[in-house]
Amino acid sequence: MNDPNGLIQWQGRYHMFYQHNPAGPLWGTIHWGHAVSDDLVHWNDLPIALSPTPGGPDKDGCWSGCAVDDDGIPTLIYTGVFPERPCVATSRDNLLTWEKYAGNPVIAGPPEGLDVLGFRDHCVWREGDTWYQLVGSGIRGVGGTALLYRSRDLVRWSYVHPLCVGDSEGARQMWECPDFFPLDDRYCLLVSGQPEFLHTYCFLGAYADHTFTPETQGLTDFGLYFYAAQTLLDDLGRRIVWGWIKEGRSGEAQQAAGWAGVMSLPRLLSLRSDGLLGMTPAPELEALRGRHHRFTNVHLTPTSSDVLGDVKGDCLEILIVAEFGPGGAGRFGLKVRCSPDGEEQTLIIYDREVGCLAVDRERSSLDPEVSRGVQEGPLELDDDECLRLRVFLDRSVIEIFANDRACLTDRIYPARADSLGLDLFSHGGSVMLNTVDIWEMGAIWPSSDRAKEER
Ligand code: DQQ
Repeated sequence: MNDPNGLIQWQGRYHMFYQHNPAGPLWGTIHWGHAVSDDLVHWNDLPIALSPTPGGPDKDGCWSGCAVDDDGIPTLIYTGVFPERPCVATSRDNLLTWEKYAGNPVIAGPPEGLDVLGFRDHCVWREGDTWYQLVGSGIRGVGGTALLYRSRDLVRWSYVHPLCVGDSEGARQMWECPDFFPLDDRYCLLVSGQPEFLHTYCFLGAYADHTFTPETQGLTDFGLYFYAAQTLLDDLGRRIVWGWIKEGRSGEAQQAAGWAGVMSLPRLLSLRSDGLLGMTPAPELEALRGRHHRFTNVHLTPTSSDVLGDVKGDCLEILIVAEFGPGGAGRFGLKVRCSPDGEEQTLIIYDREVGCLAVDRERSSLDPEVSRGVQEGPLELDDDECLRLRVFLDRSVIEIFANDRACLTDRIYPARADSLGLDLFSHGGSVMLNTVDIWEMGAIWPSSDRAKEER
């Protein structure tokens, strides 16, 4: 699987569609997979929602898009390939099966006179009685863009103009997967950059006269694995984002595993008072908390060892609240997936001197083929601010949330079965760990499916 698509809450249930190749764990013959959840945490698989139609505008694949509620009619807007063209499908049976619009594609091609790089991926919303659509694109030699269209009926569209245009930086010549929505008193535009293919970028700014003026821009996640993110607005008014967490292992390893690609945890977005994008894991995830281990008031020094005893695992939620006094540690961190002899280990680091959050995968795996390296991003703490480090470890996936504003998603592939250990460290001084909470995490699958998956 790859991108999340068509995220929508329908009759109270959360529906997630996603890019999917039923033929194997590699990208190709793209269909829309479908899963449903009542609580954002436990998911059930549903039958494939969209398949390419031989001879149709989506004969080579049903690429990314969105879902809207057209006065009670669930409607998907997706990209048929090749060439890349917007297509529409509707459902009469509560999103289970989909009928493609006979007049597909609904836009004949990119606007005339514009030399574009790509014309795919869709974000659709309503203003009064008019629908608006963004199509991800790029203007050759200028920069990534999201092209704005409008329509009264979702099938006849007229071009307005680019919602905004990025810079010509090589990494983001084309914007994939645009998502645009209000966030508090600003608007937020999420896009994923091509040919870079590494990050989902976030622009926050003002929207007036159908033009978006970004005021800030940044990464949604400092890792290299949170891509093609898409959001939904739920009936509690929460803006929830998921990203596709890509692989960091070879195509052969993915084939051998029999699967590839995973969806991130649901994250709630907010606009913080400092103007930054806030991101926190959905509170519903607490339903997965199982056996609990708690340590309080741990004075961690550079010579402390074995602070967490024999607590270990590869499906854990870890929450640490740490205080750095004056002259305290310059670097503090958590080691996960450690082999008993330390041959394999992954470091999650808060570097107080530099003001950054990092993951060091240099020793994550004995397998020379998997990706390694250090990923990092800025995290400055106020003088009296504690570090609140929340880490979700789910076998090869690490999702880190620090102080509700810095996220880092990573993939690790320890080769040793005994790489399950945890440890804490401080360098250049001590840290007071007010609390360290560790929960063993439950599965998101209903038990029968889980059993099947494990077979
Ligand atoms: N994935 C889809 C495209 C999109 C890309 C194809 C982003 O629609 O641009 O699977 O990962």
